[in-house]
Amino acid sequence: MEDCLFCKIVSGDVESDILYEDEQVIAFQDIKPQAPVHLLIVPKKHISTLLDLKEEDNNLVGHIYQVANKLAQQMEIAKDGFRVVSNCKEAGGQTVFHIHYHLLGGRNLQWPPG
Ligand code: IU
Repeated sequence: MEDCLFCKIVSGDVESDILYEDEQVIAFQDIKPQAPVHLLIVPKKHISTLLDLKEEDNNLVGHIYQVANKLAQQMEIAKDGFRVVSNCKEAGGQTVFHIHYHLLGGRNLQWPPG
């Protein structure tokens, strides 16, 4: 997608602080961290919102959670606990319309979120 920021990060046209990459996803530091650890796990495939996920994406979504688990261990937030969250559309707090999963940790996160 030409005008998609995360597609540009995936292609390398926009720089980011990448911590993990494989054939299906990349993970990089959120530019405006909301916790000591705040990474975004982003599929390379452009999918605008969670509502656009198809059955064929089931493996991809499962893979994203496996990557989240790996990164949580790598970032040393697995022991205390962490959060994986994905916002959907405006009222859900989505601002970038290429699905992504926030991996947050390193402090006691509040619930419910604002
Ligand atoms: P959201 O769930 O769509 O609101 O999350 C988008 C995230 O992308 C948000 O946490 C931003 O800080 C983050 N981000 C980024 O990491 N780099 C950017 O250039 C832009 C947004 I624009």
